[in-house]
Amino acid sequence: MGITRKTIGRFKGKSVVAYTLTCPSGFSLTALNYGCIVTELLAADSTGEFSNVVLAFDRLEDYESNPFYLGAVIGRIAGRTRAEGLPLNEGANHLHGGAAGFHSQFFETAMVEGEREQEITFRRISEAGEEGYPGTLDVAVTYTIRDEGVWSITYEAMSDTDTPFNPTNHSYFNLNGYKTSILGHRLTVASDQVLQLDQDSMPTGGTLSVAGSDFDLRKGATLAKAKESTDPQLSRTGGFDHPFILSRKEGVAAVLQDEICGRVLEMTTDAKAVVVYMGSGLEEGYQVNGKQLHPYAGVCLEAQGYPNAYREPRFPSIVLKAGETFKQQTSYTFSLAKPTDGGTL
Ligand code: FUC
Repeated sequence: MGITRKTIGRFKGKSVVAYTLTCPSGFSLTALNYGCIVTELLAADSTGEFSNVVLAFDRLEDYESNPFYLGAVIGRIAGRTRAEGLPLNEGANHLHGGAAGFHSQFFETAMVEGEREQEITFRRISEAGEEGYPGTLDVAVTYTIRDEGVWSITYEAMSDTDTPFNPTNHSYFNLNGYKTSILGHRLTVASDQVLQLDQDSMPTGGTLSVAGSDFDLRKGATLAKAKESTDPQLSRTGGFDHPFILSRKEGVAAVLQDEICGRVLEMTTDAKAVVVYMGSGLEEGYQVNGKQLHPYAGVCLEAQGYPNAYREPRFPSIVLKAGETFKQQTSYTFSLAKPTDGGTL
Protein backbone atom coordinates (compact mmCIF):
# COMPACT_ATOMS: atom_id res chain seq x y z
CA MET A 1 0.00 0.00 0.00
CA GLY A 2 1.22 3.53 -0.67
CA ILE A 3 3.88 4.76 -3.05
CA THR A 4 7.40 3.43 -3.50
CA ARG A 5 10.19 4.77 -5.71
CA LYS A 6 13.09 2.96 -7.33
CA THR A 7 15.88 4.24 -9.59
CA ILE A 8 16.02 1.77 -12.44
CA GLY A 9 18.58 3.25 -14.85
CA ARG A 10 19.85 6.35 -16.63
CA PHE A 11 18.75 8.03 -19.86
CA LYS A 12 20.48 11.15 -21.24
CA GLY A 13 22.58 11.45 -18.06
CA LYS A 14 19.57 11.52 -15.73
CA SER A 15 18.11 8.95 -13.34
CA VAL A 16 15.05 7.06 -14.52
CA VAL A 17 12.82 6.56 -11.49
CA ALA A 18 9.88 4.13 -11.34
CA TYR A 19 7.08 5.06 -8.95
CA THR A 20 4.70 2.31 -7.85
CA LEU A 21 1.30 3.28 -6.47
CA THR A 22 -0.57 0.47 -4.72
CA CYS A 23 -4.09 0.28 -3.30
CA PRO A 24 -5.23 -2.15 -0.55
CA SER A 25 -7.05 -4.34 -3.11
CA GLY A 26 -3.77 -4.90 -4.96
CA PHE A 27 -4.70 -2.58 -7.85
CA SER A 28 -1.41 -0.93 -8.71
CA LEU A 29 0.24 1.40 -11.23
CA THR A 30 3.93 1.93 -11.96
CA ALA A 31 5.06 4.96 -13.96
CA LEU A 32 8.39 6.57 -14.85
CA ASN A 33 9.58 10.16 -14.43
CA TYR A 34 10.50 9.85 -18.15
CA GLY A 35 7.53 10.43 -20.48
CA CYS A 36 5.13 9.69 -17.55
CA ILE A 37 5.40 6.17 -19.03
CA VAL A 38 3.11 3.59 -17.44
CA THR A 39 5.08 0.36 -17.24
CA GLU A 40 2.69 -1.66 -15.12
CA LEU A 41 -1.00 -1.62 -14.32
CA LEU A 42 -1.96 -4.60 -12.20
CA ALA A 43 -5.64 -5.58 -12.21
CA ALA A 44 -7.33 -8.75 -10.94
CA ASP A 45 -9.16 -11.25 -13.15
CA SER A 46 -12.18 -13.30 -12.11
CA THR A 47 -9.97 -15.87 -10.35
CA GLY A 48 -8.24 -13.12 -8.34
CA GLU A 49 -5.03 -13.32 -10.37
CA PHE A 50 -3.28 -9.99 -11.02
CA SER A 51 -1.75 -9.33 -14.45
CA ASN A 52 -0.14 -6.34 -16.12
CA VAL A 53 -2.94 -5.11 -18.40
CA VAL A 54 -0.72 -2.71 -20.36
CA LEU A 55 2.16 -3.58 -22.67
CA ALA A 56 5.58 -2.93 -21.17
CA PHE A 57 9.07 -3.41 -22.60
CA ASP A 58 11.16 -6.01 -20.76
CA ARG A 59 14.33 -4.00 -21.53
CA LEU A 60 14.42 -0.53 -19.99
CA GLU A 61 16.60 0.83 -22.82
CA ASP A 62 13.74 0.33 -25.31
CA TYR A 63 11.87 3.12 -23.52
CA GLU A 64 14.56 5.69 -24.33
CA SER A 65 13.62 5.75 -28.02
CA ASN A 66 10.21 4.11 -27.51
CA PRO A 67 9.27 3.79 -31.20
CA PHE A 68 5.68 2.80 -30.42
CA TYR A 69 5.14 5.40 -27.66
CA LEU A 70 4.39 2.56 -25.21
CA GLY A 71 2.61 3.86 -22.11
CA ALA A 72 3.72 7.46 -22.65
CA VAL A 73 2.04 10.82 -22.34
CA ILE A 74 1.92 12.53 -25.71
CA GLY A 75 2.34 16.28 -26.14
CA ARG A 76 2.09 18.99 -27.01
CA ILE A 77 -0.16 17.63 -29.82
CA ALA A 78 -1.33 14.02 -30.09
CA GLY A 79 -1.72 12.38 -33.49
CA ARG A 80 -0.75 13.69 -36.90
CA THR A 81 -0.54 17.40 -37.67
CA ARG A 82 0.23 18.87 -41.08
CA ALA A 83 3.74 20.09 -40.35
CA GLU A 84 3.72 23.58 -41.92
CA GLY A 85 6.81 24.54 -39.94
CA LEU A 86 6.62 21.98 -37.13
CA PRO A 87 9.43 19.39 -37.23
CA LEU A 88 8.75 16.30 -39.35
CA ASN A 89 9.01 12.90 -37.71
CA GLU A 90 6.72 10.80 -39.91
CA GLY A 91 7.05 11.41 -43.64
CA ALA A 92 5.65 14.88 -44.28
CA ASN A 93 3.81 14.92 -40.95
CA HIS A 94 4.42 16.00 -37.40
CA LEU A 95 3.42 13.06 -35.17
CA HIS A 96 2.80 12.87 -31.41
CA GLY A 97 4.52 16.12 -30.45
CA GLY A 98 7.66 15.50 -32.52
CA ALA A 99 10.75 13.36 -31.97
CA ALA A 100 11.47 15.09 -28.65
CA GLY A 101 7.86 15.29 -27.52
CA PHE A 102 6.70 14.72 -23.94
CA HIS A 103 7.16 10.95 -24.34
CA SER A 104 10.93 11.45 -24.24
CA GLN A 105 11.20 14.17 -21.61
CA PHE A 106 11.88 14.04 -17.87
CA PHE A 107 9.27 15.34 -15.43
CA GLU A 108 9.47 16.49 -11.78
CA THR A 109 7.27 14.51 -9.40
CA ALA A 110 5.07 15.16 -6.36
CA MET A 111 3.02 12.55 -4.53
CA VAL A 112 0.00 12.26 -2.27
CA GLU A 113 -0.40 8.97 -0.42
CA GLY A 114 -3.79 7.97 0.90
CA GLU A 115 -5.58 4.98 2.40
CA ARG A 116 -7.58 3.88 -0.61
CA GLU A 117 -6.22 6.34 -3.17
CA GLN A 118 -2.71 7.18 -4.39
CA GLU A 119 -1.66 10.07 -6.56
CA ILE A 120 1.43 11.21 -8.44
CA THR A 121 1.82 14.46 -10.38
CA PHE A 122 4.41 14.83 -13.13
CA ARG A 123 5.33 18.39 -14.02
CA ARG A 124 7.61 20.12 -16.46
CA ILE A 125 8.12 23.40 -18.26
CA SER A 126 8.02 22.99 -22.01
CA GLU A 127 10.13 25.93 -23.17
CA ALA A 128 9.02 28.26 -25.95
CA GLY A 129 10.20 26.83 -29.27
CA GLU A 130 10.37 23.23 -28.02
CA GLU A 131 9.55 21.07 -31.05
CA GLY A 132 8.53 24.22 -32.90
CA TYR A 133 5.67 25.21 -30.57
CA PRO A 134 5.05 28.79 -29.43
CA GLY A 135 4.94 29.83 -25.77
CA THR A 136 6.34 28.54 -22.52
CA LEU A 137 3.97 25.84 -21.30
CA ASP A 138 3.76 24.75 -17.67
CA VAL A 139 2.24 21.27 -17.79
CA ALA A 140 1.16 18.84 -15.07
CA VAL A 141 -0.05 15.27 -15.57
CA THR A 142 -1.60 13.56 -12.54
CA TYR A 143 -2.19 9.82 -12.25
CA THR A 144 -4.63 8.85 -9.49
CA ILE A 145 -5.52 5.27 -8.68
CA ARG A 146 -8.45 4.25 -6.50
CA ASP A 147 -8.96 1.00 -4.66
CA GLU A 148 -12.05 0.08 -6.68
CA GLY A 149 -9.92 -0.20 -9.86
CA VAL A 150 -9.93 3.33 -11.28
CA TRP A 151 -6.96 4.98 -12.98
CA SER A 152 -7.56 8.67 -13.72
CA ILE A 153 -5.33 10.96 -15.76
CA THR A 154 -5.68 14.71 -15.27
CA TYR A 155 -3.88 17.10 -17.59
CA GLU A 156 -3.43 20.71 -16.53
CA ALA A 157 -1.47 23.37 -18.37
CA MET A 158 -0.95 27.09 -18.76
CA SER A 159 1.00 29.00 -21.40
CA ASP A 160 2.30 32.58 -21.65
CA THR A 161 1.42 32.68 -25.37
CA ASP A 162 -1.40 31.10 -27.38
CA THR A 163 -0.28 27.55 -28.23
CA PRO A 164 -1.83 24.33 -29.46
CA PHE A 165 -2.22 21.72 -26.75
CA ASN A 166 -3.84 18.31 -27.21
CA PRO A 167 -2.32 15.69 -24.91
CA THR A 168 -3.18 12.02 -24.58
CA ASN A 169 -1.88 8.82 -23.05
CA HIS A 170 -0.55 6.08 -25.30
CA SER A 171 -0.93 2.98 -23.11
CA TYR A 172 -1.58 -0.22 -25.04
CA PHE A 173 -4.16 -2.26 -23.14
CA ASN A 174 -4.27 -6.02 -23.26
CA LEU A 175 -6.80 -7.22 -20.71
CA ASN A 176 -5.36 -10.73 -20.47
CA GLY A 177 -1.82 -9.48 -19.82
CA TYR A 178 -0.77 -10.47 -23.37
CA LYS A 179 -1.58 -14.16 -23.05
CA THR A 180 -3.19 -13.58 -26.47
CA SER A 181 -3.46 -10.69 -28.94
CA ILE A 182 -6.26 -8.14 -28.52
CA LEU A 183 -8.15 -9.42 -31.57
CA GLY A 184 -10.59 -11.36 -29.37
CA HIS A 185 -11.32 -8.27 -27.22
CA ARG A 186 -14.72 -6.71 -27.69
CA LEU A 187 -14.86 -2.91 -28.01
CA THR A 188 -17.87 -0.65 -27.61
CA VAL A 189 -17.60 3.09 -28.37
CA ALA A 190 -20.30 5.74 -27.92
CA SER A 191 -19.61 7.33 -31.28
CA ASP A 192 -21.83 8.11 -34.28
CA GLN A 193 -19.05 9.51 -36.47
CA VAL A 194 -15.38 8.98 -37.20
CA LEU A 195 -12.90 11.29 -38.91
CA GLN A 196 -12.09 10.28 -42.45
CA LEU A 197 -8.36 9.76 -43.04
CA ASP A 198 -6.27 10.14 -46.20
CA GLN A 199 -3.52 7.80 -47.47
CA ASP A 200 -1.10 9.17 -44.83
CA SER A 201 -3.66 8.76 -42.03
CA MET A 202 -4.11 12.54 -41.92
CA PRO A 203 -7.72 13.64 -41.30
CA THR A 204 -9.23 14.98 -44.52
CA GLY A 205 -11.51 17.33 -42.59
CA GLY A 206 -14.51 15.15 -43.39
CA THR A 207 -16.49 12.88 -41.10
CA LEU A 208 -18.06 9.49 -41.81
CA SER A 209 -21.23 8.20 -40.20
CA VAL A 210 -20.59 4.85 -38.51
CA ALA A 211 -24.07 3.57 -39.39
CA GLY A 212 -23.96 0.44 -41.52
CA SER A 213 -20.16 0.22 -41.43
CA ASP A 214 -17.54 -1.69 -39.45
CA PHE A 215 -16.94 1.54 -37.53
CA ASP A 216 -20.28 1.06 -35.78
CA LEU A 217 -19.18 0.06 -32.28
CA ARG A 218 -22.29 1.36 -30.52
CA LYS A 219 -23.30 -2.19 -29.69
CA GLY A 220 -19.76 -3.50 -29.61
CA ALA A 221 -17.74 -5.76 -31.91
CA THR A 222 -14.59 -7.83 -31.65
CA LEU A 223 -11.42 -6.11 -32.82
CA ALA A 224 -10.84 -9.03 -35.21
CA LYS A 225 -13.82 -7.77 -37.22
CA ALA A 226 -12.05 -4.46 -37.90
CA LYS A 227 -8.83 -6.25 -38.88
CA GLU A 228 -10.72 -8.39 -41.40
CA SER A 229 -12.88 -5.53 -42.69
CA THR A 230 -12.92 -4.77 -46.42
CA ASP A 231 -13.85 -1.12 -45.75
CA PRO A 232 -11.04 0.80 -47.55
CA GLN A 233 -10.59 3.08 -44.50
CA LEU A 234 -9.86 -0.01 -42.38
CA SER A 235 -8.04 -2.35 -44.75
CA ARG A 236 -5.33 0.29 -45.35
CA THR A 237 -4.58 0.57 -41.63
CA GLY A 238 -5.09 -3.10 -40.73
CA GLY A 239 -7.99 -2.25 -38.41
CA PHE A 240 -8.78 0.80 -36.33
CA ASP A 241 -6.27 3.63 -36.26
CA HIS A 242 -8.99 6.25 -36.36
CA PRO A 243 -10.43 9.12 -34.34
CA PHE A 244 -13.96 8.40 -33.09
CA ILE A 245 -15.96 11.51 -32.23
CA LEU A 246 -17.57 11.00 -28.84
CA SER A 247 -21.32 11.54 -28.99
CA ARG A 248 -21.90 12.34 -25.32
CA LYS A 249 -20.28 14.66 -22.85
CA GLU A 250 -21.15 12.47 -19.87
CA GLY A 251 -21.09 8.77 -19.16
CA VAL A 252 -19.05 5.91 -20.46
CA ALA A 253 -17.27 6.65 -23.76
CA ALA A 254 -15.85 3.19 -24.44
CA VAL A 255 -15.85 -0.34 -23.02
CA LEU A 256 -13.19 -2.96 -23.71
CA GLN A 257 -13.87 -6.55 -22.66
CA ASP A 258 -12.01 -9.81 -22.77
CA GLU A 259 -14.39 -12.67 -22.21
CA ILE A 260 -11.61 -15.19 -21.60
CA CYS A 261 -10.19 -13.53 -18.49
CA GLY A 262 -13.36 -11.62 -17.60
CA ARG A 263 -11.72 -8.20 -17.25
CA VAL A 264 -13.67 -5.15 -18.38
CA LEU A 265 -12.25 -1.67 -18.94
CA GLU A 266 -14.55 1.36 -19.09
CA MET A 267 -13.27 4.72 -20.28
CA THR A 268 -14.81 8.05 -19.35
CA THR A 269 -13.40 11.35 -20.57
CA ASP A 270 -14.19 14.99 -21.13
CA ALA A 271 -12.13 14.93 -24.35
CA LYS A 272 -14.04 15.25 -27.62
CA ALA A 273 -12.62 12.17 -29.36
CA VAL A 274 -10.86 8.88 -28.82
CA VAL A 275 -8.31 7.50 -31.25
CA VAL A 276 -8.60 3.72 -31.26
CA TYR A 277 -5.31 2.19 -32.40
CA MET A 278 -5.14 -1.61 -32.57
CA GLY A 279 -1.35 -1.83 -32.70
CA SER A 280 -1.18 -3.00 -36.31
CA GLY A 281 2.26 -1.35 -36.59
CA LEU A 282 3.81 -3.06 -33.56
CA GLU A 283 6.91 -4.93 -34.70
CA GLU A 284 8.72 -8.10 -33.74
CA GLY A 285 12.23 -7.70 -32.37
CA TYR A 286 11.11 -6.28 -29.02
CA GLN A 287 10.26 -8.14 -25.82
CA VAL A 288 7.14 -7.06 -23.93
CA ASN A 289 5.43 -8.68 -20.93
CA GLY A 290 7.93 -11.55 -21.07
CA LYS A 291 7.43 -12.44 -24.70
CA GLN A 292 7.99 -11.26 -28.25
CA LEU A 293 6.06 -8.20 -29.39
CA HIS A 294 3.66 -8.81 -32.30
CA PRO A 295 1.19 -6.66 -34.23
CA TYR A 296 -2.13 -6.49 -32.34
CA ALA A 297 -0.47 -7.14 -28.96
CA GLY A 298 -2.32 -4.16 -27.45
CA VAL A 299 -4.97 -1.55 -28.17
CA CYS A 300 -4.71 2.17 -27.39
CA LEU A 301 -7.75 4.20 -26.37
CA GLU A 302 -6.31 7.69 -26.78
CA ALA A 303 -8.76 10.28 -25.46
CA GLN A 304 -7.94 13.65 -27.05
CA GLY A 305 -9.16 16.54 -29.17
CA TYR A 306 -9.37 15.98 -32.93
CA PRO A 307 -6.04 15.24 -34.64
CA ASN A 308 -4.83 17.98 -37.01
CA ALA A 309 -7.21 20.46 -35.35
CA TYR A 310 -4.31 22.93 -35.31
CA ARG A 311 -4.50 23.08 -39.12
CA GLU A 312 -8.15 22.25 -39.79
CA PRO A 313 -10.55 25.16 -39.19
CA ARG A 314 -13.58 22.83 -39.37
CA PHE A 315 -12.44 21.03 -36.19
CA PRO A 316 -12.92 22.34 -32.64
CA SER A 317 -9.89 24.43 -31.72
CA ILE A 318 -7.09 22.96 -29.60
CA VAL A 319 -5.43 26.33 -29.02
CA LEU A 320 -4.82 27.12 -25.36
CA LYS A 321 -5.06 30.86 -24.92
CA ALA A 322 -2.32 32.72 -23.06
CA GLY A 323 -3.00 32.79 -19.31
CA GLU A 324 -5.94 30.37 -19.47
CA THR A 325 -5.91 27.02 -17.67
CA PHE A 326 -6.25 23.80 -19.63
CA LYS A 327 -7.83 20.92 -17.78
CA GLN A 328 -8.83 17.51 -19.15
CA GLN A 329 -9.53 14.23 -17.42
CA THR A 330 -9.77 10.63 -18.62
CA SER A 331 -10.50 7.65 -16.37
CA TYR A 332 -10.10 3.94 -17.01
CA THR A 333 -12.10 1.73 -14.64
CA PHE A 334 -11.42 -2.00 -14.33
CA SER A 335 -14.10 -4.44 -13.29
CA LEU A 336 -15.11 -8.04 -13.91
CA ALA A 337 -17.81 -9.09 -16.35
CA LYS A 338 -21.03 -10.63 -15.31
CA PRO A 339 -21.73 -13.43 -17.82
CA THR A 340 -24.70 -11.54 -19.26
CA ASP A 341 -22.87 -8.24 -19.97
CA GLY A 342 -23.52 -7.26 -23.55
CA GLY A 343 -21.38 -4.12 -23.68
CA THR A 344 -24.06 -1.92 -25.23
CA LEU A 345 -23.74 1.85 -24.83
C1 FUC B 1 -0.95 5.83 -32.85
C2 FUC B 1 -1.31 5.86 -34.28
C3 FUC B 1 -0.27 5.74 -35.21
C4 FUC B 1 1.06 5.31 -34.79
C5 FUC B 1 1.35 5.36 -33.36
C6 FUC B 1 2.50 4.67 -32.79
O1 FUC B 1 -1.57 6.77 -32.09
O2 FUC B 1 -2.30 6.76 -34.64
O3 FUC B 1 -0.64 5.31 -36.48
O4 FUC B 1 1.59 4.30 -35.47
O5 FUC B 1 0.40 5.77 -32.53
